[in-house]
Amino acid sequence: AQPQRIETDSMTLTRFVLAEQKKVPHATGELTQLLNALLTALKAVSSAVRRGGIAKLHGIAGLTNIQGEDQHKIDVLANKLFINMLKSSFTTCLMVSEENENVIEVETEKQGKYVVCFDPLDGSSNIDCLVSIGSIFCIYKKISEGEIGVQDALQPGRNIVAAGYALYGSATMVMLSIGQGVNGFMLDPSIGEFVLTERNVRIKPRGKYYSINEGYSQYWEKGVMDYVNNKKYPKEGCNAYNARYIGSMVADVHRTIMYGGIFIYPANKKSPNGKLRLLYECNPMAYIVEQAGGIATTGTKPVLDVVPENIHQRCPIALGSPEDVNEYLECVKKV
Ligand code: P6P
Repeated sequence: AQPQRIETDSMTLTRFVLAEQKKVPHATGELTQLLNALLTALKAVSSAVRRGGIAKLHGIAGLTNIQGEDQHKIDVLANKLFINMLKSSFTTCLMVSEENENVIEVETEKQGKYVVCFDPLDGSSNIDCLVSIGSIFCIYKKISEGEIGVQDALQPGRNIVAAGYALYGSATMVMLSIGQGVNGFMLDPSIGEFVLTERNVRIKPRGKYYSINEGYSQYWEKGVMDYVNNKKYPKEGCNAYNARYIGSMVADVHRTIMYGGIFIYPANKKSPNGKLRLLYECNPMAYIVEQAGGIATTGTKPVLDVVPENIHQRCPIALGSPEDVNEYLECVKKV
């Protein structure tokens, strides 16, 4: 049998970011350092997600750590990993986490210039049935003068300097943008590195998938209903779209980027701002989709133009292939 070929020159995410940042004249290497710290957290979360799932499946009495204490719930574990890795990277001054009610301020002596908003484990309600879940993050520069505070986290998505997500699916993949397009990196467990596998990802102008939770149809506004009906009962000569809805945002968005189409979590009569959170779900995903040539809208304006008022505010979202999202906008704006 052929001995397994060991790559001697893999383009790892670390190498890729370093090369990208070397092209930026005033780069200090702090963003590279931040992303490296984040990668360590993502690798640890990936390992815990895969181990945690198996433990749950075979009825092992839950995970215990080396002190024999009961392991935290996996999303709390993921949150601690993000916070600890970022704090110890000396690159971050403020964090917003889906798991924390208030902003997390980094102690003065460890502060850096970046603000990071993240959902450490999105869709974790799906883990017990082994549906793919993910982590989502975006990075801003602190722009206000003086003391750090919540105002540094209430920046519009337009100010994002980098954003990405990790998908813990059949493989673990990180999709990352630092403002020069989107690249995909697959975790190679044999070397513990994320290796470049999707260079310069571009979303199709139009796809054939629509992704929305039709269980809420009775609460939709008319424009949303009109759009979805156009996909299911197309006009003469057009093909119906395929319905795909995993109920795990990272998985639904990743499929939309890779295959084209549209993902929608609209406002509805029960949730006037939809369900997904602006700072650490909608903004990072909107940034990545725009960087891949797609559109991400609230239904009335680009998601990235929304000026946040509070760190956990929700935001309606429709994102994906430009022709599909523009068709959606035609429907929702008409009424
Ligand atoms: P619904 C998972 O709970 C999540 O936060 C996102 O990952 C997912 O897109 C959405 O909620 C699913 O929500 O209401 O369709 O179950």
